[in-house]
Amino acid sequence: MAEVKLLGAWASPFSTRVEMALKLKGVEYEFIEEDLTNKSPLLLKYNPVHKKIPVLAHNGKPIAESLVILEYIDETWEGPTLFPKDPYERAQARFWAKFLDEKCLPAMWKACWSTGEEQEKAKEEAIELLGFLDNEIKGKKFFGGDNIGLVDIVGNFVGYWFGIVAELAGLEIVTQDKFPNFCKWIDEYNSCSFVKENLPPKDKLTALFKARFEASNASK
Ligand SMILES: N[C@@H](CCC(=O)N[C@@H](CS)C(=O)NCC(=O)O)C(=O)O
Repeated sequence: MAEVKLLGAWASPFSTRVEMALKLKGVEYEFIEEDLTNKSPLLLKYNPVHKKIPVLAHNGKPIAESLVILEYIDETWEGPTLFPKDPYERAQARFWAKFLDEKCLPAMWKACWSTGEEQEKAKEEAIELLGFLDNEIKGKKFFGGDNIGLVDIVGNFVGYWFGIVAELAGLEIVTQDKFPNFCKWIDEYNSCSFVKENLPPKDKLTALFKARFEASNASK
């Protein structure tokens, strides 16, 4: 039987998206929780370039970078597909996944953790980016259509983590009046039983990030 190991961290949206893909496909795997303050020799061996989780090891062969891992999972195992079949739709899914990682995530993270002018600029950028997402999801249940697909899973951060961290930061950015379609997707996605079962518990994430905010404020 194939040996599948996932080096990850429970609170990481990147790690969670890989776990969701494996579960969606019904792949059995061993989860190895990494201490990111003291990275294991195995992580450094498997991902010497970025030294980051998640890393998927399939029969001892490592694959790093969550978007690359998701594509590998989709191509390797049978079951519900993450990527659309049609080449144009596939390209669109890749586009939005890249947009979420390269544009939304940095701006939203910065909006939560910065202050003053830097924060104002990041908030403005986040609002502009959310407008694109709101438009893209309009009239659809999920980004993938009727079923959860790549973009929904990659959207974990904006749909779940960002809400928790933004609340702790005292920000109100994703509002019903500004982004009604995106808010509808958040409700739809987060209330799916499969999603609920696989996202880290809200109270645990809240406690973790609250402690990080307190530590960051204390060091200012
Ligand atoms: N682009 C990477 C990002 C992964 C990432 O940022 N992982 C974080 C945890 S959430 C990490 O391992 N950080 C350790 C470090 O930066 O040293 C992916 O999609 O897999």
